[in-house]
Order: sequence, then structure tokens, then C-alpha cells
Amino acid sequence: MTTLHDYLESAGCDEGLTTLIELIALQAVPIREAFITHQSYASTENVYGEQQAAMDTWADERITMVLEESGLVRELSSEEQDEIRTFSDAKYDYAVVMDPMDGSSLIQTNLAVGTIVGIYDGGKVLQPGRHQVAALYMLYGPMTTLTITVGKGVYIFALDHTGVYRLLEAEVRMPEGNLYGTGGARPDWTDEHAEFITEIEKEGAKLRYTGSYVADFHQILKYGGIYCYPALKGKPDGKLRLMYEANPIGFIAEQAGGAITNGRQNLLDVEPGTAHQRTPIYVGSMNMIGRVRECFARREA
Ligand code: AFP
Repeated sequence: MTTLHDYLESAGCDEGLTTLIELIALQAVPIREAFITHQSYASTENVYGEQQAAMDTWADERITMVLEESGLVRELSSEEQDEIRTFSDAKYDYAVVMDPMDGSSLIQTNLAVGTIVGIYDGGKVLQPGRHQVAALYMLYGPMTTLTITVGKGVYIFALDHTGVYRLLEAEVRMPEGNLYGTGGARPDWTDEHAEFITEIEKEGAKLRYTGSYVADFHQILKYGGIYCYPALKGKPDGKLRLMYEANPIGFIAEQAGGAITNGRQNLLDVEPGTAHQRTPIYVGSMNMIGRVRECFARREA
């Protein structure tokens, strides 16, 4: 069965990118072990004023250390760190953006959480998502899976008991489907978001939402539909972040035949102003994203 290493070689990734991806993917092993000893909340807040779970800081510190020591990464931007880090001794020019532990509030309830990563060439993290050379996420569920694109379709691997990622699904296509998940409380939704959700509910769309973006997206990738974290009244940029959450997942969605938008613009085309900027996110099957765009355009007309 094809391993991650075989796949990266056959996809034409150079040695530096192959080593970097494998290094990141293997962090799933210590991360899985750390869950049991890092259940609680840390006494720290991140740049957004959100309380950090012990696993947020543990995974962040672990991956940061490994990337710095690798000499493969020139810049790193993490959702958990205020500043962009520069590793001036790096021998390669890769730049990495990451949400080291997405959905961390769910660890105590043993629901699936994940690590989201985007990789750029050229040494800079502040680039539109479309410039990513690779995007991936590890999902810590009943299995540990790695969903990855290097710009040549989407592949899913599962970590076996020997620490090797083995191919689970090749050339993944996101079907059209009728699952939906949306963040935000209904009274806080904007009119266009409320209209969109009402429309698809009337047509039989079924709610599936755990509160772990990476797990909720994976369900959409497999079964089709849409994940939304919309603009909210008083929070026009929503909750999720362009660089760490929208761009890597958006790149994977597009490579699987889906799409991502803020309702008006493809998020992969947005030039980031700051590392931590937030954005409304709609990501999912092509037809669903088309419906979102129509709904927003109708409201503007
Ligand atoms: P945490 O990482 O703090 O648990 O936040 C999770 C998250 O950023 C994302 O994974 C979810 O989709 C979203 O927040 C859920 O937010 P709501 O609790 O507002 O639905």
C-alpha cells in the first residue's frame, strides 16, 4: 500500500518539501500521547484573548521547536503566537502557517480535533492562500488521518501502529451533498446568512456541527454540503482566521472540486493584511458555494 513518502515522491515534491511534510505529519504521534496528560486549560490567553487549553500551548511549542530545528522553515506564523517567527539559520525558504490544535475546547469531551497547516515557498507567510505549495491537516479521531494537497488533488492517509502513514483514499472528490454546519447564534446572524440557511433547510439540508472546524470540514469533504462561520452582527469578520483556518482548508476544498468564499470573494485570492485577521468562511461543495454567492448578490442588488 502506498505510504505518504511514496506519494510525495511520485507527486514530484522536492526533498525539502517532502521532509517538511513528513516531519509535520509525524508530530501526530507525540500529540496523541500528550492528550491524556494535557486535558486542562493553561492559565494563558492567546492573541485573541481566548483561554488557551494546555494542548494549544503544548502542540504549538512542540511543532515550533521541531520546525525551527529542521532548518527547512524561514518564517512561521501560528494562531497561538502574537508575532511571526523568523528562523534566519534556515537553509530552505519554506514558510509555514498553522493552527496547532483546532477545536481544543473539545479535547475534554473526546471529540475529534486537529492540526491545520499551510506551506508557502519564498520565505514569507503573508501571502494569498492561492500561493500555498501544500496544505494539510491531521485529524485526531478514531483514526489519525492526514488529508493533504500539494496542488495535485487531495489524498487521505491513515497513521498505522508502526508510525507510517498509509494511503486511505486517493484523488478525493467532494460530492454535492446536503449537510451543513454553521457557527454563531441565530439572533446574531446577518440577514443574508439567515436567508441562506433558511433556504437550504427548506430543501432538506441536515445540520452537523461539533464546534471543531477541522472535523466539521472533514465531514463536508467526505459527504458534501457546506461549513459556515459567518459574519455576525457586531462581529463583521466572524470568528475564524484567514491564514490559519480559511486558506489551508480552502486550498484542500478547491483541490477536491469544492470552493471557499466569504460570500463575495474567493478567500484564496485575499491578500492578507495581518497574520491574525479574521474572515467569514463558507467552504464546501461547488453548488452550495454558488448558492451562497447568489444569496449575497441578491441582498446587494
Ligand atoms: P477552539 O480551538 O478554541 O476550540 O475554537 C474552535 C474554533 O475556532 C473552530 O474549530 C470552530 O469551528 C469554532 O471555533 C467554533 O466556534 P463556536 O463555539 O462559536 O461555534
